[in-house]
Amino acid sequence: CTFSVVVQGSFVIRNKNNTYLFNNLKMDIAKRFHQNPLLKPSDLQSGIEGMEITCFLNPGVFRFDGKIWLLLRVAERPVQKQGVISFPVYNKDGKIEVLSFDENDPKLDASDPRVIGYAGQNYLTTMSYLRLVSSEDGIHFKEEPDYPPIFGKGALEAFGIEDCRVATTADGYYLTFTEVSSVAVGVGLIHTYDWKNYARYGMIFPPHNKDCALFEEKVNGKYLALHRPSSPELGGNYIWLAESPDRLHWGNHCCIATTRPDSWDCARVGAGAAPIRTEEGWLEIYHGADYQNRYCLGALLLDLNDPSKVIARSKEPIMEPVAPYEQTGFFGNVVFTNGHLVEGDKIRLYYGASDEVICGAELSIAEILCSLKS
Ligand code: MAN
Repeated sequence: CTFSVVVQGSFVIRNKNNTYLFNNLKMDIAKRFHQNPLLKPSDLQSGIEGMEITCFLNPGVFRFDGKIWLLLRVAERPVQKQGVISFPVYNKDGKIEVLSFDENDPKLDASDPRVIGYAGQNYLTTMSYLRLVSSEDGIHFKEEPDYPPIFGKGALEAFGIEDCRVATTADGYYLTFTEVSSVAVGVGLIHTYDWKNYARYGMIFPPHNKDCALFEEKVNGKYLALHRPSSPELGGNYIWLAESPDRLHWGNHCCIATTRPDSWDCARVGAGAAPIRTEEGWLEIYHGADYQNRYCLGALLLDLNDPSKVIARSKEPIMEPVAPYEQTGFFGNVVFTNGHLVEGDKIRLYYGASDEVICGAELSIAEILCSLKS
């Protein structure tokens, strides 16, 4: 078991195309692609009339038709005018409507770039939907015009859909994503075989819930999911496990990972993509944030036969926002993943950096398992 080097201080990393100065960098065990960021908002045209793309976030990842695909979360809003904050929502007829507030209105709280508070009601500053891009090499992605975007639909998705995990299973692809509206943040389910025809199953985990990652195979005859209910009065933002006979009806819920005081994951934790089967257990890469909203990634190792048993958990993050594109952007100091591909020991992880650009990194399963033992 070899352990990676931890380096501290200021230094310069050079590669073929870029030179980055990392200040007080504590290197983690993720090997970032030197082509990062792989995708930025100016790379695609807006998909909603009258809007512009503000951010790309947290893609689902899968293989299909011999290629690597990302299901991007694309966040859009109108071009912002001086003194006014405007953002789109779906109205009752399913049409996009723009709401605007005067920046100086005393009832307005715009302290978080992601959320608008107005007179006791919260809105999102952007509307998210899902868009498909594909690649032969996993680095250079292009849009596939024959595969249309997936937009929010109906009252429970009036503020959009976000952070879609893609579970690749023996019976097709299962998409779990956050449905957002004025009444709820919950988890929706969609199934597809071909990325052209979609069966929508509505909300499978009611509010407040998000970060739902389905296991890609049954365990002891049951479908399993990690999910993240929030319990603000008693409890917190913790990772739970649930089981189901059909992926629609979920029960036997149990909490498997809480936040840890004085730690990098003290404020919230949530599952990333589908757990990875290893000889030592199910390996789950999850995100954790502190009270400064600094998002890092860590790992959980769950028992193969009883994944409600946590065998090990990262003391230190396996990935932290240290690169410039991870520290500065729409919402800085964020690395957030909900998609990866596994090739032998290698995890090819795709992630949203600073809630603005899409990046990639490689991690070794053996190295993560080793870090869990240290
Ligand atoms: C929440 C979600 C994510 C986002 C992080 C960081 O967990 O909205 O999509 O990346 O916050 O802002």
